[in-house]
Parts: sequence; C-alpha cells; structure tokens
Amino acid sequence: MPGSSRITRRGVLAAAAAGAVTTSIVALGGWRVARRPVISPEPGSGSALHPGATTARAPLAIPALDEGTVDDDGVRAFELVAQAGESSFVAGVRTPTWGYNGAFGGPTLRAAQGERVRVVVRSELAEVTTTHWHGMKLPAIADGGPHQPIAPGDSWTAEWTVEQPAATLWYHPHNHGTTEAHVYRGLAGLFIVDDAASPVDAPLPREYGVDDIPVVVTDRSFSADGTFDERRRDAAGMLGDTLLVNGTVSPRFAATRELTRLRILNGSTARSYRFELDAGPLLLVGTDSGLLPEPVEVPGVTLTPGERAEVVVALAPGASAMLRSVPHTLGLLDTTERASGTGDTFEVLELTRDAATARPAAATLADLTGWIAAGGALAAPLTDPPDPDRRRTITLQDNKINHRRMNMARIDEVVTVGDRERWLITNEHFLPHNLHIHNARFRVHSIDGRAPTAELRGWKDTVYAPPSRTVVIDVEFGTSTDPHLPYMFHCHLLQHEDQGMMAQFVVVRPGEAAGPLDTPAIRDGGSHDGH
Ligand SMILES: [Cu+2]
Repeated sequence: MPGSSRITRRGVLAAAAAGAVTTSIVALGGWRVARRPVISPEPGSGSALHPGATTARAPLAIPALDEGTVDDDGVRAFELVAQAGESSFVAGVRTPTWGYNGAFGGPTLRAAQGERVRVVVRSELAEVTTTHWHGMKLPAIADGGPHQPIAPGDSWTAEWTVEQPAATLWYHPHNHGTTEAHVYRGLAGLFIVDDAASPVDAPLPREYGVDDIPVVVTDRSFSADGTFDERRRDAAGMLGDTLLVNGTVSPRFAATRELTRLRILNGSTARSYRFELDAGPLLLVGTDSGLLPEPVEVPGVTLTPGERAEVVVALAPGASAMLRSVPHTLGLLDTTERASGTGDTFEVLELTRDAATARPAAATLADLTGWIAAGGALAAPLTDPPDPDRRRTITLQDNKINHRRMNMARIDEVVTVGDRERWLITNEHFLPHNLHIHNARFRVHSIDGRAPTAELRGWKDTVYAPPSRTVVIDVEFGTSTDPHLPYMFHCHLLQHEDQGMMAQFVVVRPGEAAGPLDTPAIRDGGSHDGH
C-alpha cells in the first residue's frame, strides 16, 4: 500500500484513483481489472464488534451443488432433509446448528426455466417448520409458506414448473412466528434458476464453485458456550457481531480466473449491508429476480434482508480485492440507524488471485465488454412496464401492514391472474422495513417520486421501504391461480414478520370468487391476529 500499512477504505480508493495499481479498460464504462498487490487485512477490522476475529482467513466454504436427478417422468427431483447438528465456526468451539442435508446452511439447488421440478422436504427437527422458495413464481400449494407446515418426522412435497428466467433465488423456513429462529439457526440455501436456452456465448462466469460463487452473508452473536445467541435483539431484530459467509468466518476465495461472479444474498434476519469493493466499483450483473441486460458499474450495493445482487469481480494475476460492508444510511433517525447496525464495518470476503493457478478457456473482462459492445445482452431489455391494470396502497406500521397484523384465516388482497399491478408502499413507521412479495417479481418505478438508482433498476422481489417515503413498484405475478390458498407479502426483517408484519393474497382467474381459505393451519385454529 503506497504510504500506508493500514488498510483504510480511503487509502485503498486513493491508490486505485492514482492509477498506480489498476489498469483501465477503455472499451466500456471504464471497467477495470484490479491489479493491486495482495494485502493483509487490518487486524481486527473484520468485525467492528468482534475485534481480533480476522487475523487468519479461512477458505470460503462452497455449498454443495445439487442439480437433482431427472426422473423417468422428466421431473427434476430434489431431496432436502431439515436437520439439527453441530458446526465449528471457530476452532475449538462447537455450535448447535440447523441445516438442510447437513449441519448448517443447505445445498445450492439448480434448475432451468421451463423445467418441472419436485422437491421432497423431510424434517428431522423437533418442531414444525416449512420450506419456502423465495422469489419463485409457483402454485400457492408449493410455496412453502405458513400454510404448508412440515411436522417433526414428516415429509412435504412441492412440485412446480419453473416459469421465470435466470435468477439467484433462495429457500428458507417460513413458519409463522418462528421464521427468524429457524433461519438464524442455519436453515437457508440458494436456488439458482438458469435460462431455458442459456446464452452459452455470453462471456459471464458460470462454472459453479470455480468462477460462479455463492456468497450467503449472515451475522451471528455467539454466547460464551459457543451457542448462537438468540436473545440479543435490537429494534430491527437480532444483530450479530460476527459474519458467517456460507458459514465461514473471515473467508478468502482464491480465484483462478480473471472474472469471478459473486451471487450475494443478504441471508441475515435483520441486518442490512452496503457492499463495496476496495479495488474499485462493483460490476452489477443481476438483482433479486434476474440478470441485467448488461453489466452496470455501481459504487456499491445496499442489500436489506432477503435481497440479492450478482456482481462480477475482475482480478489480474497476483491481485486481490476485499469485499466490505461499509457504514451506510437507511434514512432513519440517528439512534435508530445505530440500533439497526448501519454504522458497522465488516470485511466480508477477501478475493485473491494467484498468478500460478490461472485456468485456461475462461472469459476475460475484455471478452465481456467486447461482447456487450457488439450488441450482446445477458437478459431481455428492461423496458418500461405497461400501464398497470390496478393500483394498491400498502402502508407499513409497527408490525402491521395496512394497520392489521397477520391473520392466517384472512385474505387481505385478491389479485387477478395476468393483471399488472402498481403497488404504492409507504413506511409510516420509524423503523427499517422492507417488503417481499411471494410468487412475483417487480420493477421499482420510483422512490419518493424519484427514479431508482442503478442498483434498483433490475427485477426485484424484495425492496427496502425507508420511513416516511413511498416506494412505487410495478408487479408481475406468477401464472398459477388458487382461490383457497394464499401467498404472503411481508417485511423480510424476520422479527417483524414473526410479530405479524405479514399479509395474504390469493391469485384468482378473472371473475373467480376468492376464498374461503382452506388449509390445515386454519382448520387447526391457527389464526394469528393480535399475536
Ligand atoms: Cu420490518
């Protein structure tokens, strides 16, 4: 580092700006290949609240890739087992955890648009759970929300046809009242959707575990006995002082190619992150629910719980880069910002590239820029949505939506299949909230009357709603209908969701009557009003 041994953000950016250690590629947008020499992390800077945790970096754990097996009937079949186990995140410390097909986290499932998929989820847990496919358009009966409980020892089968184009989706429990605890204990995995006709000529990294890397970012607090501390709560929910990235503390990924694609998921239950790269801007190629037509250079990406971003990092041989989460604002009062953890700094993931391990036949940044410049596109163009068929007003209060708490037996909204809807979401509360809509993807039309920034222009399924502002979104729902089974829309800060900040909608055919709801949870008297 020129003139400094301390790795401060300012110092790194200054070095990059001076041009001494980066090389500009002029083909498009000034994208750069980072050529900084390998650096050591600043001691103790990995976790603002957990000094000394980052002096040794560990190889980033890569969740197993599970592409299922294609049955005789042509269905791509997966099996998940929700189970309790034990993990060791810090040497010598054993932590009880939950996971799918293992002690923590879950495999990365992968299927393509147009495929029929079937997932059998068996639970070996001692309490009721569910498994929800976040971001997936699918029939309500397969959604895995609170109306599809899996009792201890039972199995549940979800089957659907993948409707949507390529996206980084994920799966996690969604049992009403215990979602935060179940996710916090470790139940979560990615579900990668590929395009039916994958643009094989697009020079985008796509080899899982080699240059296409899941980055599931979560935060935990540990008790003295090594268990996850489930009691430490702030207004936003449980804020941990230690990051687990795919379950790894202080991870390092050794890149073997110039381009590495990071599929970043904020899998935290409450914490938001502002991801930046010390070596320069982020090259954003995808948002929650799909790829952008072309890469966009952004200074950073803010992800609230449940949101995703796909970015591409370019590293020259011998170079390294640090993905950090830096202090940011959620537009809250100062005291609420602090209680929401937005002032914290984390080193999320160090990326290194050893000159000796270069793999051949991989796309370079020049390939990608040249391909885009020649008219290539990673996804369909982001055209302005058509005029909405109807508008809905959604207001957020203290653990309420439209002044009501979640009631499992109540239908809050009725959507007619095929309608394009414009939702006007206003956070009337002083706490941070976001909104996630099941069985849908949407585009952000405006925030407080202004057009969205580049990081919010793509397809989304979860959006942050700052206090006292209105976020306007144009929603496109899935094609399934069921007047008797609902989908959820809710705050994805999971403590809020558990406390009732969730509502239900059904999708019906034109002219079809909605309800009554008929699910096991309702027959068992599972109303949740006034929880
Ligand atoms: Cu909330």
